Amino acid sequence: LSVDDLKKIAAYKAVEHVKSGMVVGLGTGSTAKHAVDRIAHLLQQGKLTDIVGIATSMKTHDQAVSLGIPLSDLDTHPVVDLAIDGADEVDPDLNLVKGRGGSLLREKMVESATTKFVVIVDESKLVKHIGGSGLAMPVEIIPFCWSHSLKRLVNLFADSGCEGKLRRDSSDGNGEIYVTDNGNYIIDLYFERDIGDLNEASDAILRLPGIVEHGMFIGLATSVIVAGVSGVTVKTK
Ligand code: DER
Repeated sequence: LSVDDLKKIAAYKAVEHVKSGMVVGLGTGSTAKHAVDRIAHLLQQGKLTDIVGIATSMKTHDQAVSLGIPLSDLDTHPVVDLAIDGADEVDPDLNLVKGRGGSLLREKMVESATTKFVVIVDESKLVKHIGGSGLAMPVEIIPFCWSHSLKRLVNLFADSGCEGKLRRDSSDGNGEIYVTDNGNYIIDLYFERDIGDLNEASDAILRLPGIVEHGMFIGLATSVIVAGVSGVTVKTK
């Protein structure tokens, strides 16, 4: 089984929770893509009806439009019945890191407005503590004085051996600055050590003027479907 096979297995399992008539948050990324494909397939087969999708990125919006999934937005549907999305990291308390695909702000808007948030991951995403993968913890900032914001973010986590990088379109660091669907920039933070209490870290980040949102999804997931080589497990709080 390839990693993509595992992502598809988790995604299809999550779509079993989708019922006709639901308002469904449609996630972003290579795992959520399979869930969006599956929902469209069931709609085309008539096995699902009256679904309204709320896309978490322009990329997912375009995928859903191309597949014929009816779309709406949070202004029209302030409460979402079920959201399905991937994650970059999942800790034992089902806290997440998201946003390596650049869509954390709209994802968090949708996934903080949903009754049920089902996360779909392959087993490589499981970590002991958030920031523990050594991979990026994204923070969306306004473009104005981004270097100043980067320095302030890094200073917040000096005790955790934090480094920060402005996300660019190419990994060699020389590409154009990455611009989110919302016209903002992303600072990717990297930690050498545990960042401690997540809510304190979240509050400290969001108190900084110019910071829009971060990629820690604390206490938002209802359940996490983990597809591994030895099978699928469902973690609930
Ligand atoms: O960027 C995002 O938030 C994505 O959902 C990411 O967290 C998971 O992407 P993947 O399914 O491609 O690994």
